[in-house]
Amino acid sequence: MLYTLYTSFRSSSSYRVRIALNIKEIPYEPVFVSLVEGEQSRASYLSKNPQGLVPTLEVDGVALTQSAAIIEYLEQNHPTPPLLPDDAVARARVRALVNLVACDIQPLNNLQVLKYLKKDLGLGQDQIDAWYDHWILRGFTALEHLVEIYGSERHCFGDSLTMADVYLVPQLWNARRFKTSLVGLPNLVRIDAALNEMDAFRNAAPENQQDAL
Ligand SMILES: N[C@@H](CCC(=O)N[C@@H](CS)C(=O)NCC(=O)O)C(=O)O
Repeated sequence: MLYTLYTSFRSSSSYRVRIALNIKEIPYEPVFVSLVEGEQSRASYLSKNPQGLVPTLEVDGVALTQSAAIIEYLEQNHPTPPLLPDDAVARARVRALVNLVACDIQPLNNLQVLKYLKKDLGLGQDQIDAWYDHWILRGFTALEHLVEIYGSERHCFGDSLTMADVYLVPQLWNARRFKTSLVGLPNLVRIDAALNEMDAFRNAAPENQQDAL
């Protein structure tokens, strides 16, 4: 199978897929999409991903979109090492942690949302920063509690790698980029540091991508 990943270095959703590909040791060809240049909105890219968002994973020329759908596709076709537990309740709990980040944090802070706040609603930078901090801290506070219950020293759920870890690291990277204080989130900060010791995570980091500015 030939995998081509349409990715952008600072995109947290692309970062998730890069981590999953690395964990599963799947070779792929990156195609860099510049969000600064607006390449995600060009017709050639929209034909692959009509939402105009990265990432897109092409599998032998077939385009898959949405990071969770892509990672679950990889999970099904490359089950080792697993990123979801076998037990149905455990699996639902991992997916709940994933969705907390993917549905309740990231979409509120995505580039197109921040641009809309600025250009269409005319908000100032202070108001936009307050919006960002509010939604990210609301989500992270809940995640911190859940990880306290379900996580361990080095992982968000149980004591092995899961999709929840794959979703945590990019969102924390993004929070640091926007200078959000992570005080009061000791579990998230500790687990993030532990995960970043792994090559699969380090090699997927924005600063280690060829398209990093
Ligand atoms: N739910 C989507 C989110 C994708 C997404 O929001 N991508 C962002 C980067 S992280 C993007 O392409 N933004 C471009 C824009 O807002 O114009 C996924 O998980 O793949």
